[in-house]
Amino acid sequence: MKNDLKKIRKAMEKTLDPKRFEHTLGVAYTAAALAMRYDGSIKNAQLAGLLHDCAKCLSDEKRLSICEKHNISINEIERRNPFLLHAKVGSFLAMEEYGVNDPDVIHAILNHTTGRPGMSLLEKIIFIADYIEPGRKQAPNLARIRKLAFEDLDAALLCILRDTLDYLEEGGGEIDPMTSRTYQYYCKECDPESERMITDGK
Ligand code: DGI
Ligand code: FE
Ligand code: FE
Repeated sequence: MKNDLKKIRKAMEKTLDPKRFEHTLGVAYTAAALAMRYDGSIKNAQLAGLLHDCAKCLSDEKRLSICEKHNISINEIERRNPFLLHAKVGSFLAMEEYGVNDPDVIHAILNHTTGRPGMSLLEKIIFIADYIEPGRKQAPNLARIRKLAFEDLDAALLCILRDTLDYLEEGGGEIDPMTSRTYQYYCKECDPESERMITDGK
C-alpha cells in the first residue's frame, strides 16, 4: 500500500475501535499543528500520527506472536506488560502492512510510548501529540502542557515524562528502563529557563 494519507486513514478506521480511531485522528491533527509551529514535515506528522497506535487493538497474544515470528526482541517489562509492545509491533506493521519506508516515521511510531534519549523533532511531536490531543481528558497539568507544547517543545516533553513516571510510581506500574532514561536525558538537556516554565506553570 502506498503512503497515501487517505488510504491509511481508512485502514485505521477498519482496524481500530471507534474510540481509538478518534484518538488517532486527534493525534494526527495535533501532530500536524506542532509540525507547522516547529517547521517539521506536516505530511510525516500526519502519517506517523495516523499509524502510531495501529497495533493497539490487537490482543496481547497477537502482539507477542508477531514479535516471536519476526524476531522482534521483547524485554522483561514488555513480556509482563505486553500493551507496551504496541509501539514496536506498530512500527513493524507500518513498514510491512502499510508500506512506510521513511525511517523517521518508523522511529516516531516505535518510540511513541517510552520516548528515547535524543529524539528527532518528529519523534517528539508524536510523543507530545499523543498526550495532548483534544480527546485526552485525564492527565494532570493537561491545560498547561497543551500551551507549553506550542511554546517550548522540550519543556513539554519533560513535563509529560515526569507526570508519566509519577503516575506509574503512584499506580505501581512497572517502569520500562527506556522511560526513565528518556526522562533523565531530557532533565540534563532542558535549560534553566525551561525548567522555570515547568515548575512555575507559566
Ligand atoms: O497508546 P496510548 O494510550 O495512546 O498512549 P501511549 O502509547 O503513550 O501509552 C500510554 C500509557 O503508557 C500510559 O498509561 C503510560 C504508559 N507508559 C509509558 N511508559 C511506561 C508506561 N507503562 C509502563 N508500565 N511502563 C513504562 O515505562
Ligand atoms: Fe500508543
Ligand atoms: Fe496513542
